[in-house]
Amino acid sequence: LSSRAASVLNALDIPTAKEVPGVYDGTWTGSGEVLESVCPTTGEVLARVQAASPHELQTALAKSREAYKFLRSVPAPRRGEILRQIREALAAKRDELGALISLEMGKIRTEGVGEVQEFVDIADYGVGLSRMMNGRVVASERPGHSILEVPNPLGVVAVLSAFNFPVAVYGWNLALAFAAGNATVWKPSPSTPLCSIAVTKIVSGVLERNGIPGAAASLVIGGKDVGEAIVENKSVDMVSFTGSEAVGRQVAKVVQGRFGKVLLELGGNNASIVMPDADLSLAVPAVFFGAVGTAGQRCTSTRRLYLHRDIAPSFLSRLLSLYKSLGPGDPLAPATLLGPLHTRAAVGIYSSAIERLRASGAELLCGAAPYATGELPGALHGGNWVRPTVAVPTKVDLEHDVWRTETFAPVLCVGVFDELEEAIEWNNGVPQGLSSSLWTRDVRNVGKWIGPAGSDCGIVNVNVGTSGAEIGAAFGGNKSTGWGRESGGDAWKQYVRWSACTLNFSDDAPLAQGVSFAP
Ligand code: UN1
Repeated sequence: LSSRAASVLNALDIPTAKEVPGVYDGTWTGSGEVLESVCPTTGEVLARVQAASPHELQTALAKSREAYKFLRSVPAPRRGEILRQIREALAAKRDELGALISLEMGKIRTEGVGEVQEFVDIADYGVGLSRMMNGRVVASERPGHSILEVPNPLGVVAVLSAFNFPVAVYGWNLALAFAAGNATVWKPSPSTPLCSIAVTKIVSGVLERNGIPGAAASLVIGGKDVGEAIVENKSVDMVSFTGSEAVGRQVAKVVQGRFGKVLLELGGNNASIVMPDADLSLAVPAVFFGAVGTAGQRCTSTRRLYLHRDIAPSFLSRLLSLYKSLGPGDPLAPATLLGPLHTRAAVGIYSSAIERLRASGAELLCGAAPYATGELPGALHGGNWVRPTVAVPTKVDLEHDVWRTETFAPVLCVGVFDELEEAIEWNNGVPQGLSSSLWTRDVRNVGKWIGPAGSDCGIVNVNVGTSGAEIGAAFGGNKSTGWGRESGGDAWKQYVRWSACTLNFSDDAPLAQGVSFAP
């Protein structure tokens, strides 16, 4: 192992000499297939991880159900106190975990640390929630009656997370599910196993110290087979899935086919709209970050840019000068802004998107090719390096693939508009509905944008880019993004089952609606 990788792994006690167990259900096991964690920056194999065998998966699911039965009887504020300890334990390792995310996923270090911060923040939020997940008392039409709406935990929540946020998305789910009294079973992306192992070590340490069964937060690393078995399993009450639209559609069908609950966070195809009155000194760097940050691998990355005709030339020239300043670097190094794509396959997806743009007659303003090995510093050989690209298709044709499909890479498509209404139509005219952003100083534009004829996305920003949402608001999208909500807002209400409980304190048993049924 290179010393660069060894120091990151050692700081989190991840043993690399032999295969790392990839299953935790109170004890660490793993005897299924062996997965490799590959560093996207260098191609180096970081570790070999043993996935869950079918039997180990079933055992973990059964133990998680037992753990749920324990956890549901622990008072919610006590669960909150344990979450507070999880928060402290994570915060104590924030930099180390951030570096591991950077090493294994490929995002730059400050974004890796920021991702751990999201977990810390949502844990704080969960601590508060643990004293506020209140039901309601409803006025009954019958004398001496009360109706209570009571939230109780669902049971076992499976969290199927993606490579691009290998820590935070699990955190969003764990914090809410745990505060609400559910056990979780985490199946991370098979290409970021070490992040999930490091996090699970920290979380399970806290659970064990508090006498909570470790299977209250189980980990089952594995590929498609493990994912499918979880999705099909009737003892999993909710499946929270983050990933592609195609897989999400399958997950939804299977889970709904057995009347389970789903929470889906699927594709985004997010647009920024820049009005002629916008403050370009804010808008240009924000669009740059939205499109290029995380090498375009956020669900919320900016993929479409709609510029008002009056400012289009000046906006583009300022944006392109930022693109020109960018070069690939080790994401662990503090000055790096551009990390690699996560997998070799993603380079192929990037290249075919560029091909599609070229074939459609689009003008390619910058980038438009992967880095050849000879163009890279030696330390980056073996990584998945592509040039961030800005393209101007011949027209905004929302039926065309270049506008409709989400390419998980730094490729930005630009269109020019004359009226805000037209730009909003373009914003809404794609299958996805995750994030959107408008740049303007005119409050009338803001009213249109956030109102009924405005953006149809789950995230509707003004003078804020499409990516980088805070945990306090509900996170999620509409349409083919999946309508699910995680994190803040009312998202916690998805992690409970609601009971309407009518209580009769009177000496009569009247029927509702005045019905009389006396023999
Ligand atoms: C994702 O890309 O899956 O808003 C989530 C953001 C982050 C979360 C992105 N807080 O960009």
